[in-house]
Amino acid sequence: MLEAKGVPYKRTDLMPVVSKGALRAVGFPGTTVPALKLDGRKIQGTGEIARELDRLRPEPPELVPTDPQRRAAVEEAERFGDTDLQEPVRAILWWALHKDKAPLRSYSEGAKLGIPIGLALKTATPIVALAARFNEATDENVRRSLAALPAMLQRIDEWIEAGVIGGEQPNIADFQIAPSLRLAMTLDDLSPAIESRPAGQLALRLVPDYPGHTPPVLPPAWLQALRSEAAAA
Ligand SMILES: N[C@@H](CCC(=O)N[C@@H](CS)C(=O)NCC(=O)O)C(=O)O
Repeated sequence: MLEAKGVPYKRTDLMPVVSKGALRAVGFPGTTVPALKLDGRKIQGTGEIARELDRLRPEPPELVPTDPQRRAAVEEAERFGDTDLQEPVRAILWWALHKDKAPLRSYSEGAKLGIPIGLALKTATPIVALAARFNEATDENVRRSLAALPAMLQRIDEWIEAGVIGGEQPNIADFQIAPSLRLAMTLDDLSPAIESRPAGQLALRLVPDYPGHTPPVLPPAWLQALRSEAAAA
């Protein structure tokens, strides 16, 4: 979003779980990333950041459309990205990493943590266990999440078709949806069902480089709905 608005920035990455305390320590009121310091103010959350950037640089491209009808459609897709889509993708990822921690290093590639990646990875065991707990990465929830994915991918494709997202200038909904899709595509179990459809193409365009790779790890029976959907597509 900062790049779309032409605002120069410096990025810092935080380890999951540790991020909650680290944000408080540097004076942010909440515990979630993304978190931005802008002209001495602290702004937190993708939506807040987008709206503040639009206030700061009102000239196009708009992240949140001003046209009321268009704004309503984009904000509906934004909410979907922030909750319906993001939560299951995170549950699936943390379930996979809890099962096998080996891929974790790949997700840290290029991270600007301020400490060596090898050192950060020494804390992996408790971090993964806590992240799995915070993201409700239980068998039951992951099965439910996988079963819900085909309908969600369909919904995203429809929004692209209708021009709500996927335009030349990405909006707030593009920025909420594409990164979660792209994260899902780092799992070999999920990417075949996503990559060739409009949703997957959008994710690849907006987030061409996303660190991380998880080889197949999910029980095939849990992937049935997703696989038949991919075959039909
Ligand atoms: N899509 C969200 C992401 C916010 C979020 O849930 N961030 C997670 C990491 S992806 C986080 O910081 N979790 C820590 C917590 O919930 O305390 C946004 O709009 O800002």
